[in-house]
Amino acid sequence: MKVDILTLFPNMFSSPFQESILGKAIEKGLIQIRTINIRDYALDKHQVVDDTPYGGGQGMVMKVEPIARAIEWVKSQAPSAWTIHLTPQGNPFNQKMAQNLSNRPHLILLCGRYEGIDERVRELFVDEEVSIGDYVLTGGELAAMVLIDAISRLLPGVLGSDRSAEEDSFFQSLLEYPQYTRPSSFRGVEVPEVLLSGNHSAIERWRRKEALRRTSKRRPDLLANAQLSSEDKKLLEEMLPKKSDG
Ligand code: 4HQ
Repeated sequence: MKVDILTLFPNMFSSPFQESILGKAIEKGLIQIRTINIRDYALDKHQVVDDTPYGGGQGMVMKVEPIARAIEWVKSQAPSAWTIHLTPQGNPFNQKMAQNLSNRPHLILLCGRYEGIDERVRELFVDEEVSIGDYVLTGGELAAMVLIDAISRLLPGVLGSDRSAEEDSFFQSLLEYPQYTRPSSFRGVEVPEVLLSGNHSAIERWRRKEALRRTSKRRPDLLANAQLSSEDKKLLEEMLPKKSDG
């Protein structure tokens, strides 16, 4: 997958993509990420990219021409690239969107600053607007990184092959079950005995139950959309609320 990031702050993207899983994926050529400095596409001598809003008001608005030229430059190489603008006005980002976007060969991520971009950019060039949540960032850059991270791990070969897609889908739209590693006892808090038992079907059952417990307690909205088996419903009924799940 190719990703072109349009931003006024390309340096923000240097270290996050060099580390760990994403760094490896880039090394392997599974993802190709480029940053494009919108300022390089300004036409005037001082490379102005913002201006005061028509109608008055606070702050500055990103000008249409530099962004238009930058997008058109990418599109001249990749006409089918899908252009996403990161904004709190967009569709809330979720795993389903990450899955859909992971099937696209080429994304353009447009990161705004200041009070945002001239509306005509959206009208003329943006295919989709995406929000990473109901809070206000100083710019779209961190939101773009969130999208890239969530999408990249879904690309074939990015995660280890030991990771089971089947298991992922079994637990889809549920919160994760609790994880433990050594030591088995820490400051008097014990790892649940079943996890040390070697009884794989009992372990599987326990994990499913804990995932269901957490989800019903913390995110009942997710449970409403989950596909629950009759076994799941039984597990939900037999469970008493646990204090530690608070
Ligand atoms: N911003 N999800 C301001 C966001 C945001 C979000 C993006 C703030 C762009 C100009 N982006 N600008 N939340 O808060 O995506």
